[in-house]
Amino acid sequence: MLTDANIRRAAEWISQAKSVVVLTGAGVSAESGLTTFRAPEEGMWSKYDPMELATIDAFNRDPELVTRWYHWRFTKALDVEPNPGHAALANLQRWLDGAHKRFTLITQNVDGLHQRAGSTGVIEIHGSILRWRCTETGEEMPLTDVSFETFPVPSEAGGLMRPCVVWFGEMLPPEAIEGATAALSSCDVFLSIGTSATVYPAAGFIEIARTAGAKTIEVNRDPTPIGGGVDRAIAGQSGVVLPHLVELLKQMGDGRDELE
Ligand code: BJW
Repeated sequence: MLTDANIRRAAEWISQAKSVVVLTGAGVSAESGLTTFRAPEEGMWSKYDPMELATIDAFNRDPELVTRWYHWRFTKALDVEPNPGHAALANLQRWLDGAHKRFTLITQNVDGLHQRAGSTGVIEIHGSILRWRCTETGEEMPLTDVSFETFPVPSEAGGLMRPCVVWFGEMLPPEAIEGATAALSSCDVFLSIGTSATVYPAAGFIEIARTAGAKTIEVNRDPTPIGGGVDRAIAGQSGVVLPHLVELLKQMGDGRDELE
């Protein structure tokens, strides 16, 4: 059941804001059919050990296993379609652009679904599964140029190809962190959507926004560690809540001509 008062209040804050930052996580892609990481029953980490798959040590130890897992993940990512939650965020960006407000979409997702839904300037803080790079030279290539005839995939320079994702213990792309921090430090409204808010530094973004004086909103299907501390917690599926939120904004004035 949608908590309409919370969604309405969130829409009012967004309509009054000069700068909005959204942080998304795996939950936003769940309704497209991609598995999240930490759900007790269906999450990937309930079946696989992240330390055996999402670290450079795991890759060095068993590059075949890790390459097969990421190959399966990117095949899935290409097979699915953006869902109404992705579309609503692209629509929100158009609405805010039309109202001359700043909008920054920061995603932890590596699946490219926000871009396929029409979002632009997306900050991918955990990289992308759609690009792979050589372990020797760092040269990146889109996945269409990577031949998966063998697992692991050898690179021309004598190394291996690995996905351009950020594994545990690895630094996030500096330009992504800089862009995210700049936007968070000057936003009026911060939304955390479909993330368990457990992986740093992303889990700390809410504090940067709060310190900047932003109203904080969470949209999540389940309780999270930050849910009790946000200004408005909206319980529900992002593919249901976000279109409803954007529909309310449509009724509120500025920027509405930009909505489809
Ligand atoms: C719905 C829904 C629906 C479902 N609608 N909702 C400070 C303190 C403690 C530890 C650290 C710290 N700083 C750094 C660390 C270490 C580490 C870390 O955070 N560990 C924690 C586990 C404690 N961080 C790092 O290592 C990071 N690097 C770093 O900080 O470098 C500097 C440094 C290095 C060394 C030491 C110290 C500092 C890198 C983190 C990289 C994370 N990588 C992964 C894999 C990426 C590639 C891949 O995709 O395979 O990123 S792990 C995985 O978790 C993935 C995700 O992006 C990330 C976050 O997960 P997310 O998106 O929140 O998914 P879930 O499944 O957890 O949650 C989904 C949510 O959706 C749930 O709440 C559902 O209820 C909800 N949901 N359906 C709405 N329809």
